[in-house]
Amino acid sequence: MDAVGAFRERFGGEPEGVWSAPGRVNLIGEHTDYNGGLALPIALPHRTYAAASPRGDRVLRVTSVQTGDVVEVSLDEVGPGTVGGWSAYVAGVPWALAQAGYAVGGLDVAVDGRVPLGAGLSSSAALECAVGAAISDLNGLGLLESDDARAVLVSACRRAENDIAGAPTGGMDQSASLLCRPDHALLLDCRDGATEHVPFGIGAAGLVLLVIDTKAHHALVDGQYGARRAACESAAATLGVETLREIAIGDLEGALSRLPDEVERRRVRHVVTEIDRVTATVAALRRGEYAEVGHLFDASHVSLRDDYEVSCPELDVAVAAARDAGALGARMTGGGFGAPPLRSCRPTRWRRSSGVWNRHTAEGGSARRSASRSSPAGAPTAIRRRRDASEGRGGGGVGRAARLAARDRTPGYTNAAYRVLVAASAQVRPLGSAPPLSML
Ligand code: GAF
Repeated sequence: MDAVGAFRERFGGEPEGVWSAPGRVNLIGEHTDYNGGLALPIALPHRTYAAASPRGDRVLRVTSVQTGDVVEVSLDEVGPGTVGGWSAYVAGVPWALAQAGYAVGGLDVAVDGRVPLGAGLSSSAALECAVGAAISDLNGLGLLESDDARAVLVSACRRAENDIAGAPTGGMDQSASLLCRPDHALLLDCRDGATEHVPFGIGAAGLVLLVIDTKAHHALVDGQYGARRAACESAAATLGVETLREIAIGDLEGALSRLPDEVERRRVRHVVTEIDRVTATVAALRRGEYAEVGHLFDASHVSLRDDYEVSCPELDVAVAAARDAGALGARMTGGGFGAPPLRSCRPTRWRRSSGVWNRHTAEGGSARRSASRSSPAGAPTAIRRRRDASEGRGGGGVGRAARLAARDRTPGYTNAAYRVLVAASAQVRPLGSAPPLSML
């Protein structure tokens, strides 16, 4: 079943349209966003779809393909602490838009989350942004029409996550979901919201970027994420700066010497060096020096593991295995506490035989690729209107064939104990639209 099927089954009738938004992989710049720092995410081909219709009242009804339940709430009753579970990420969006002064009416929405849940790939932001895109169009808010308008939606989706879902996250994920462009990483300056699209064409250098899902579940609402954030804010207060972004790399040692708390010293060291690594990674990407990018990935992982303490044994093992297998570099990506690692390496196919993953050098994915490329921009017959959050920036227009390809691939997420997939490569274009993953 997909989002449209769930809509028909649970609400009856046809949705007014289907909107979608992608998950993301952060190349580097982890736990920097809430410190006013830099991050460098790319959009994933994996998306969350929202089939929705407006209602004539103030009721929000939400269902999902994955859970099967229907949650009904009055928009007038949504507020911090009033909605629990996954539907808080949905209900928070109209609430946040209303808080920002937009007139938002009730709606029925059925979601189909194709971004792996709890895997550090921003399934929650993809959900918020897909719903936000639907609400914007259904209410004529125009929040997808320009990057400035999208910034408003980014901020509403972040508020939904912070205030209604209770995850004190920093906004990188929503920015990635709504602002990333195909074949580019998004250099995001979280101090002033400035963005720059950095060409990310590693395929031309014969490289692929793999995302390995360790299946070690992570959550951002269990207090650990908030504790890291609080430590950074405390250190910033001690140092007399608004955010840790104000600490230049050259001033790091001096700043550390003024911090009495050993844990805070390590947290600050991670944040300041990680921001510097983002700048260095962008420069290395621009020069095509991918071995250097790999070294920066490695350094980022060590910093996240030892100074920020957000890695876990599964991640460390996967990162070490990737390096042993010839990766140029490897690191955990996302919030941590069990999120998947990221590695950059020569293109390789992996197959499982006798319970062991083996590398093969055969080419793969061409059939899926052509299916994606030939996929029509039009909608399935049941859908009258269809819109992707990346529409208008060269990455939109996920067609039916692409959507079916995504569905075909989904069982891979549940069967393998250890999954390797190609997140981005020369063969995978455009990023952020069709789902071109070679799921092996
Ligand atoms: C999670 C959060 F949602 C982001 O805001 C960011 O802090 C990230 O962890 C770590 O870089 O994805």
